[in-house]
Amino acid sequence: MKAVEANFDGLVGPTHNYSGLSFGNVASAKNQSVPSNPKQAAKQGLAKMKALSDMGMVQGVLAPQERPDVKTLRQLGFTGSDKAVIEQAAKQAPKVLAACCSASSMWTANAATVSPSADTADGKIHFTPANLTNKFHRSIEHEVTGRILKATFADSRYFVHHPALPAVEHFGDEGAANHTRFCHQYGEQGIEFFVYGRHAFDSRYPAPKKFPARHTFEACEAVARLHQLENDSLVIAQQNPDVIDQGVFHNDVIAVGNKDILFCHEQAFLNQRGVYDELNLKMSGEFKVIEVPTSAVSVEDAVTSYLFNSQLLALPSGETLLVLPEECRNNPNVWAYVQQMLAEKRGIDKVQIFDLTQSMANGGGPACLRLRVVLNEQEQQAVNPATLMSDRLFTRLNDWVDSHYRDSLVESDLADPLLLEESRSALDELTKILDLGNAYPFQR
Ligand code: SUG
Repeated sequence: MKAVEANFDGLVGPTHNYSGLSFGNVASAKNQSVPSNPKQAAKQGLAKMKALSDMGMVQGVLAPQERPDVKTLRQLGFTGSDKAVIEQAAKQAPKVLAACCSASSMWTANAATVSPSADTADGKIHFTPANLTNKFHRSIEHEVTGRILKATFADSRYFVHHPALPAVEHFGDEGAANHTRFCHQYGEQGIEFFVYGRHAFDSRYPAPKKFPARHTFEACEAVARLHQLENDSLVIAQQNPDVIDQGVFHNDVIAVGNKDILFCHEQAFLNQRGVYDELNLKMSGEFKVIEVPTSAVSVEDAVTSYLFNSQLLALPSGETLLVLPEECRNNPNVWAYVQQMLAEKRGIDKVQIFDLTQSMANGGGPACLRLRVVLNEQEQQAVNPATLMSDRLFTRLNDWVDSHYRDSLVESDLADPLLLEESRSALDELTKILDLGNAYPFQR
């Protein structure tokens, strides 16, 4: 059956800020306390979505979370009115308040793992929201994420929604940031490639020493079971622990794949040759690896430029496009490599650069901002149409951002009770624009 790959990008929420919450994510640590610009962040994201939609790609929007997360703050013992809850948290535990204000759900590559219907035994698309247990500010996303996904992909004839895995480190799951699907045609059975950082139940395997491995082998296996994937169309590989220790906190910081191409750094995986061999064998037919050597692009270059946090897209014309952040053009090694790769015609036909500086400063590039969902024609018809990008939705969301978002936010602003009011009124309007029903705790 004919199918396309749709991208669902996270809309940046009104509380976008830099709080240094992600140990192991170099950009997050570096930009802690730098003032953010939520309005610009949201508009940069919308501009990318619109550009992809204008290229003829199916592009959707996933709503942000309710932040500040008063419900979680109450769970942590803060009481009284919503305003009092925030005031107490700001006074007694400002870092906890910052965590409960993060707009981190914008990186929808971490929203869930998605398996297309061509790969699953019951022929339905399976979604498992990622529990994101390694970081507190992210571990509080999955419930509302699940609700937003259900409101976007509602028809149970086509879509199956699982709850997140048990919320403990043994089953740490970071979603599609560590999941890639290879195939020859989107509508045909593909190979699902899961990448993890460590084994939770077996200490014989290597693990990073400095920074955390957020995703476990056991989580990969559990999601593959839930999604009813066959062993011969499944590859589970370990990330190279040394690169995690250099700031590669997700596999999508060092590798990206699409259709029959894997574009990755030579240090991405443990037993890299073995990984290529297994993928090659299971893909049966054409499978190309574009491997970038350390001599051309160091791991540090990869981490600061986000060369691999690119979107590798099959355009309707048949050409392959690599969507890169501006930071790649600013890094001489990376840019020289990109030029050489294009000249050598290694499988990627062109590149397009986007200004995503607001997201990049928290360690989120083009690929972090999107969740891929392969949809056949019937499934596409069943998607909530209000979430699909169009000229009208683009204008509407830009106007919505203009009327609700601030253009500067620093940590002390998170205690401002007006921010809570502004965010809630913005999100209340958004649920109507995107036809999501009452997705947020404050609406229930
Ligand atoms: O989980 N940053 C996110 C970035 C996620 C990027 N996603 C992918 N690679 N797919 C994270 O580390 C920083 C928040 C702060 O520090 O304010 C943050 O959560």
